[in-house]
Amino acid sequence: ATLEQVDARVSVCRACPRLVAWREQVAHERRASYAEEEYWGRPVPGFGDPAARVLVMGLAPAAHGANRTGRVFTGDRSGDWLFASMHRVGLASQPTSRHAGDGLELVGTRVVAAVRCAPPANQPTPVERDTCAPWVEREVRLLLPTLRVVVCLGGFGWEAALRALAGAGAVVPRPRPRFGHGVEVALDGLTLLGCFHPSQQNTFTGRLTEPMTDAVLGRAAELASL
Ligand code: DU
Ligand code: SF4
Repeated sequence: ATLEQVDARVSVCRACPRLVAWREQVAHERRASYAEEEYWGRPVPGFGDPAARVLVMGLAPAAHGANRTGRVFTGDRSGDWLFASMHRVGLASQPTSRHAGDGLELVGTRVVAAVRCAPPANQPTPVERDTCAPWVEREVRLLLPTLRVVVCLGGFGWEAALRALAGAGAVVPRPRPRFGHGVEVALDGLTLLGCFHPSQQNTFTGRLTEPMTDAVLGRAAELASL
């Protein structure tokens, strides 16, 4: 399969009953400020370069972010933070990500969510995490020939990346390396980088600052010669 075929197939997946119900309920009810918009309300595929050297691994679509716009990290505060930083370090063509037709292009980079449907309270269950894992694993398998760096957002992204890489045939060190912001692990010709997730609970509290984000994403660009 090609990446386009994986994207097409995942976008009609209905394997998780609770998440299917939630993504559709949110899309039906909408938020007052988006009442006139058509929500995507489906699984959100990866976005960016299909021959990426850098992969950014997030958690899951936000209910009124990617679940609304249909493009990963697009239309919410986490995405504003992420793409602004990616633009500052040269990995995105523009600093904003408003909607799927806004012209944003990523530079040698692909952004994905480990779980493809918006979960209630941004929290997938372990069963949902495991049910969705084959999708990201397929994607990682297809990217592996070009991939040099995986930026993992939060501990969830870190674990998902390790599992997907192992599933795709990469040699993962044992014991498994532990997540931390700025942690850098060499892994079978790749580099895994840890970054706190750019969710508001990290960015509002100052746990994750712009310079901290730029340092990790800039390091990714440097390692990938981008
Ligand atoms: O048609 P295409 O050039 O393969 O691009 C498909 C899709 O991926 C489009 O929305 C642009 C995006 N993209 C990107 O963001 N960065 C790239 O380097 C290549 C494609
Ligand atoms: Fe399918 Fe993943 Fe969505 Fe579950 S979370 S319904 S496995 S796309």
